[in-house]
Amino acid sequence: MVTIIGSSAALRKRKTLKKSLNFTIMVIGQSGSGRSTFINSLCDQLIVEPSSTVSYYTPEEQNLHDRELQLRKSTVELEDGEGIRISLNLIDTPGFGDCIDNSKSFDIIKDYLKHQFDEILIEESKLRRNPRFKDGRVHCCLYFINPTGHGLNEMDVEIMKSLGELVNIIPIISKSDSLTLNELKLNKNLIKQDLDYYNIPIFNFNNEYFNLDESLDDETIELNKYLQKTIPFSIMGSNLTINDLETGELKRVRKYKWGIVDIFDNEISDFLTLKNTLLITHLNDFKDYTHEVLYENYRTKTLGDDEFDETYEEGDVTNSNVNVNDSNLVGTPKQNGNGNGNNFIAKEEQIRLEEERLRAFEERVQKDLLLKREEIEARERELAEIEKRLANENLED
Ligand SMILES: Nc1nc2c(ncn2[C@@H]2O[C@H](COP(=O)(O)OP(=O)(O)OP(=O)(O)O)[C@@H](O)[C@H]2O)c(=O)[nH]1
Ligand SMILES: [Mg+2]
Repeated sequence: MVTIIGSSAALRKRKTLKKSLNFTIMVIGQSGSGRSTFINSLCDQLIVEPSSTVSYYTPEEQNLHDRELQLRKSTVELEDGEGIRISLNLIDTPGFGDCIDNSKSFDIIKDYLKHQFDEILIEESKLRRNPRFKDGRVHCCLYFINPTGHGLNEMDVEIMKSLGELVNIIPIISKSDSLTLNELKLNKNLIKQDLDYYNIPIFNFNNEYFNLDESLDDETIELNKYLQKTIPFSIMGSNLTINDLETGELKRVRKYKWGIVDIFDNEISDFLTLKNTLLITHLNDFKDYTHEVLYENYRTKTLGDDEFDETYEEGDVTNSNVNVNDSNLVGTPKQNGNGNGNNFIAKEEQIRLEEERLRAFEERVQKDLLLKREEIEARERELAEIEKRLANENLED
């Protein structure tokens, strides 16, 4: 009997572990801010070539004004000591902040984030779901602030403000080794003040949403307070690992003329805290908040749920997820009069409107797709013409 329970538990565990957790991080920062080095340090392997060893741009694109933001995605499979596997998607943003007018870069990122939400909207509306559908939503965006000692600049404020409602933003001071301990402390305070002053919607570890979780223990509450205080995380990255002769362990270090520094040393860098937060302690919180709050708000906005809510008087239940049979329901539809029967009609009407909007939305997407496909086909035809002409010219020569 015991064996059966044991083996079924083991089987269940193996089944859960077989499926890896899908987690997506976007790293935004100006050229040379250390994004690639950070990605390599986080995954403890070479994922992206750092710019000190490779150039992303063609000779023509070396001119700053010709550079356009690119979104480069890499995926790496990570496994922790307990066999939990994470399929970690990392989106790097080379070319960000290189132009005088960066509004185009902002739009590219915003469109990408929205597109991932749209994909879910469409998938959710399908009668038959695609079992191979891949959720591409970005769960966390690390925004790299240059260690200037001046707090935030205009671009930092603008981009974080414009992305805050689409993604969980965590501000980071990169290359923190270029500041002394005092400068770092001052810089952290200046950034905190700016974040408050400009009311920038960054991720809040103390958010009430997390307090709804009844299993939240004192230890987690303390950890959340500590993490909130640590914002902005100050980190240094490195592409160099060495063997520690004393412990025999592999260490990721920065090497200076005067010696070496372990980038995971908690005394001088928040890297280890950030890594644990991202990949262990808060991975699910980032995912849940993305789905239940950010995506849900986007969905409501896109489908225009407000219309239905407006039929209720002020101070009434404004959430469309209201249970119409709930005796505590205080909402009274203005047009439909009192009573559950009428609430039910209103609910049905809302569903009908939602379905209509979704259909219109899907049509729009399909039309866009068709246009894009036509564009590609036209380009392909042009290319075939050019190839044919070149081949003929070669024959004539
Ligand atoms: N001092 C210091 N240098 C760093 C740190 N992280 C990266 N670097 C160096 O800064 C340079 C740029 O680093 P990358 O990781 O390539 O920066 P990036 O943001 O990916 O750069 P692009 O892809 O060119 O936009 C490299 O020479 C790195 O070795 C750091 O924490 N401290
Ligand atoms: Mg890079």
